[in-house]
Amino acid sequence: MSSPPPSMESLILQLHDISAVKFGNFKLKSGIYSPIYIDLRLIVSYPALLRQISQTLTAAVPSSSRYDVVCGVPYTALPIATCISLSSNVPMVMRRKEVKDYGTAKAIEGAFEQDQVCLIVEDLVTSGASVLETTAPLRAAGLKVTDAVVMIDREQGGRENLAKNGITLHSMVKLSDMVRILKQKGRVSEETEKMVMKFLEENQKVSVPSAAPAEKKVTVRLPFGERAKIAKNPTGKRLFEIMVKKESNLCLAADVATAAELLEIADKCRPNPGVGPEICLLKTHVDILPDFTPDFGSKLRSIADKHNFLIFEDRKFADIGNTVTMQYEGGIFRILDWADIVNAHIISGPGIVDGLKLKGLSRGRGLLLLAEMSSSGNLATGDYTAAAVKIAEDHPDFVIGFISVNPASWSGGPGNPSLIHATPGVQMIKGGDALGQQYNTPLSVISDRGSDIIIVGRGIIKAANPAEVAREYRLQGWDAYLVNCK
Ligand code: 5BU
Repeated sequence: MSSPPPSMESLILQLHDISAVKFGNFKLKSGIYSPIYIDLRLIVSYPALLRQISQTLTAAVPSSSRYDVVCGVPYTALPIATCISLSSNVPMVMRRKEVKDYGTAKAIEGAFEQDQVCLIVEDLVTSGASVLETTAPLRAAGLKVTDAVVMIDREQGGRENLAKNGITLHSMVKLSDMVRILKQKGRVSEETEKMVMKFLEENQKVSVPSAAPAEKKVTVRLPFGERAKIAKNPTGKRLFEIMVKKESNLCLAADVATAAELLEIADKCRPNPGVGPEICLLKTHVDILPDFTPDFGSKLRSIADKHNFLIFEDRKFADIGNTVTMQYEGGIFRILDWADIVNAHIISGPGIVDGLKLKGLSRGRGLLLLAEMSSSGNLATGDYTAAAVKIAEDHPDFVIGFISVNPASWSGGPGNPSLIHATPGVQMIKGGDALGQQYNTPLSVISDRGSDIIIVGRGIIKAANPAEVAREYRLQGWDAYLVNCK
């Protein structure tokens, strides 16, 4: 190690003086135990130190890395980002950690323009998960994120994880260098130094963790490719295959104002591309389209074939078997003709599946049962959910899976791997709308809650560039799938 600049040495000693660096046995957010713990929240009480840190961080970003705004990862890095903003006269934006009413509140606070470059400021990087969590809504809002600056790099895979996501990490100091300095200055024993070095060596790769509590066990799930082989229904099988081929577990809820707009967003939103290439599934509510014409289905089908996605009409059938056969096949919409997948409540009992199957099975169509819903106070819980699982098991040829919200919490977990779970209520940040919708993040839905497909509506369709944001959701959903899939 080359000898560090004196200011760095003094910074590290000051951090040790204020007990921002502690030695012992500590459980980290990722669940692993560490002989060193760093708590940088304390620095707000030491303005001179905070100023020094901010200046050192600003200098750690090479001048070739240009940025227009800075954003601190909440909460510890917020004061650091503020100091950087003040001293370098670069505006700051803030990411909200939680939004109560996502319909009106913004995920990113502050003034900025599309395509401006945002530098992320963070206190400590382990796996890089927190930086990625902040990057996602920034990118979704139209900012570009290419660099992150961090006080301390724990050297546990964060740099590599961020690089995979197009972010270069600049660090003020690496944890190993920091410990060496503390040893040289007589602040820690040789034994402690060795213990920390051994720990760092043994834990060089902490994968991006799920947002689950540290003690939660991540269940390894069968890859989609394997599940395609055991799926009994041809549409269920195809869906798994498409997911693997496109590396996408993203379903677009295309709740746009008109049929024309729907076809456009699926194929091409001139001058931008459409979301077709990013999705495995496109979900419609055909009865909200004022300009529906009988050729809507065939037009959507040809876009679906072009971009290789399936069509899911979110019809939520709920009547007796005999009635749903007519609702499925007939009327103005003739859903059976163009939708690969439909869904049904089980409130009316298993006869609804028999009715839909009567029409859909010979056409190779698939059915999702509503086992849970995303809206607050809904009644699809407990025994109701269990009844949906039982009905699905009784119809493996036609039922391809469930609309679910937290299948990991079901007794027996997400269950039969030939059945798929699709979850609505997904946005980049947790929150909800004013009418009861509740949102979870792609990582939480797929990795913690055990679902397979994220269903995203307003998070994509209200974006300035839906295809770009859809891409971001696809990458997040797919990364979350890879966390649990070995
Ligand atoms: P959003 O804009 O991402 O909130 O849209 C969610 C979509 O999923 C919307 O089309 C709903 O009708 C649909 N949905 C849902 O939000 N919650 C549910 O439990 C079910 C469907 Br089932």
